[in-house]
Amino acid sequence: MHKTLFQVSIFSLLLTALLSMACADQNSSEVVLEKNGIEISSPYIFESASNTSAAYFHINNKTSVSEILMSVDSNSGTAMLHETITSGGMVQMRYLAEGIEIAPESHLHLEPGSFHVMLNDLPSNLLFGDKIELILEFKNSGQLTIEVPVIKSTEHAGHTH
Ligand SMILES: [Cu+2]
Repeated sequence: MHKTLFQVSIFSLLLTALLSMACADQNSSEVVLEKNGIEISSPYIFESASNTSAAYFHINNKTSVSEILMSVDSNSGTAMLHETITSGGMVQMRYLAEGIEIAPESHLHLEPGSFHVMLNDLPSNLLFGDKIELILEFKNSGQLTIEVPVIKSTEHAGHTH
């Protein structure tokens, strides 16, 4: 069991969620990859003092059909699609085994307090300036690989897009 690790993860996610509440508006975000009408923008990972962290980015489905982000792989540690659910003051994370659907001509935001890529078993602490690679597996568009920069947790909160 990884009970202790899980509790630490929840705490750090809650903390990062609180720190980045100022960053609700990310509409004019930077596109890092586009393939077959699927656009990925504004990827980042918060610096972590442990071997777990979470990655966030936006997906814009510009096509006229529904797309599914089915799974995620990482070149560093393990990656899983998660959703943070807050209910009655309790914060829990749920593994999304069936992926996340992105409706035609709509956005999906992976962001603190919501959908995220959970990163576990990272080989060393992630530091500002590091990068990891995520391989996003889409149902229609296949694999898209993005480079995700590590930022300080205070940096994003002060971001003005
Ligand atoms: Cu998680």
